[in-house]
Amino acid sequence: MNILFYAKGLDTESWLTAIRSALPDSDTQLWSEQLEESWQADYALLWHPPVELFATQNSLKAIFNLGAGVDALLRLPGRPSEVPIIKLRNAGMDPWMFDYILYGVLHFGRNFDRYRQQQQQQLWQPHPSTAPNVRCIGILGLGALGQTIAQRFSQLGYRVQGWSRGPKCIEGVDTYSGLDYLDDFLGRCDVVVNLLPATAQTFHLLNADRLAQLRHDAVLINAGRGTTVDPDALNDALALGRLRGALLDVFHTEPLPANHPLWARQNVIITPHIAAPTLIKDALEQITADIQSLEQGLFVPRVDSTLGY
Ligand code: OXD
Repeated sequence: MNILFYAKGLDTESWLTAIRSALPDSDTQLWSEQLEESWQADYALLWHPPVELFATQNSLKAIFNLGAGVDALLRLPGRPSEVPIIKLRNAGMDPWMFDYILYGVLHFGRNFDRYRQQQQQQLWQPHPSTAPNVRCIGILGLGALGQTIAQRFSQLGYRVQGWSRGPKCIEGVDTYSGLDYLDDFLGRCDVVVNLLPATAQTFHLLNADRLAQLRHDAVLINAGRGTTVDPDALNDALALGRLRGALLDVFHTEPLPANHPLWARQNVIITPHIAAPTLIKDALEQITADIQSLEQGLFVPRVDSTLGY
């Protein structure tokens, strides 16, 4: 079996070593323009591949996306649309994503944002905090990660609600689906966590009108995709104090351009798309199991390119 690998920004040497050890009977090659045209891969493991990669590969049985979001791959011109795409469904990302979101929940919920500012003025001024079971965390996007995150917050005693395109049932979580319920959903959240994929339907879903539904003092945590939030509307809401603050890991353009006003906002924490890294060992456990299933003709969940996730 031949495996083709290319992953922009990931540690190529470690990945190649790990793939060769996980699939010892396979021939694993790193894609480059010098790769012999006669060498055809059965499976490709990719993250942000170049457009040229698909030009010479005609035998692919499946493409594995080395991340949770498939928007970049789906947009790529020349991608063979008949080849199924399989994404990382969780692959060990959930503890990382949970940590990241919990940090944001605690930072604002326990007033660390205020104490940080007060420290600069040497001001000793306690603020009242609300108990976890009074704070409502709303998760937008209830895929594999979103469901696990929602459950973990619920197990910690937070009030948790979740919103998704289609109905979902999760123990301990109030779930809502469809745009008709979105405004009410947003109006109940103290913290809104976006984990939605980038699709035509989610583009600027959190626009000025929707951000205006949020409670004054609400916090936005975006660890899904930047395109879900209208950046000007978010910037205005933060500048006007309509929102308490934001923890942002993803942006329309990454890296966030140097002159973007969000960089300078006191009530915003910016991180460089690090909320949940792709973990080699966990990712390869899923991928090798999926390849085995595919080789045996068994079902493996695939990305629906019309839905975009
Ligand atoms: C992503 C990821 O899809 O980091 O952004 O997995």
